[in-house]
Amino acid sequence: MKKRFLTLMVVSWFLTMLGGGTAMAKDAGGIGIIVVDVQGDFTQHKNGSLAVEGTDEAYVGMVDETTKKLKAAGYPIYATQDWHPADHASFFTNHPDKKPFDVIQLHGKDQVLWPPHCVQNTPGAEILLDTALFTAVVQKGMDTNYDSYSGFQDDGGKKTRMEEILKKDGIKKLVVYGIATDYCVHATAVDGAAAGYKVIMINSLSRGVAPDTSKKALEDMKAKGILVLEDLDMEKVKAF
Ligand code: VGL
Ligand code: ZN
Repeated sequence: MKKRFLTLMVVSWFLTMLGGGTAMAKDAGGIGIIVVDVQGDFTQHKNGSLAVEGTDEAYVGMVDETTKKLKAAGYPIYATQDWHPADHASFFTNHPDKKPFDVIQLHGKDQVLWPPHCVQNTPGAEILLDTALFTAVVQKGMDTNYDSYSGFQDDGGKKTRMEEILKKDGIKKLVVYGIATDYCVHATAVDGAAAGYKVIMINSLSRGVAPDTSKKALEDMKAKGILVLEDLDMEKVKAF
């Protein structure tokens, strides 16, 4: 009799703990955060090979601080990581007589030829935030023949692990920011919306390669139903 009571107590405690876990997940309201490509090679802070304007130490510090606060508030944080082999088709060095930022046709699409960047296992490919923040890091751009600005799929249509991870975690709404506004942030936000997520892009936490393409990217995201916020405001995120 006593033993049975104890068993019951243990079981009910366990269920309470489980319930707590569920309640915590509910507090996040199905909202997940995607920090896009905050990697050394894209920053001035780390003297990156493809350093984007405005990515100094203060920018990285601001992204770090904001992301830590979101994590502390219970939101799961996901990162994307550009992760190319050295012979990647998007590097100008892998095409004879090409210069950085030349545009070629690749698989019937415009392909910007970039300086080599985010080569697998090099310091420039490292994510600049504490990796303990992340529920998952989704790598992309591993196929030599295809670029992959989107965290969801590459230009050949091959899916990353992103959707299965978000689905498993019950995510319905995504807050997206990072580098670069006009490439990987744009593509990740647009593919997230196409996959059925509500997407909120935070402009002040993002930096673009060029002003004209960044402006176009913001307009395109808005046209595709993405909420573009200048500053992070979780009340606006929750209400969207
Ligand atoms: C990116 C250019 C090449 C990005 C990645 O993270 O936006 N841009 N590879
Ligand atoms: Zn890349």
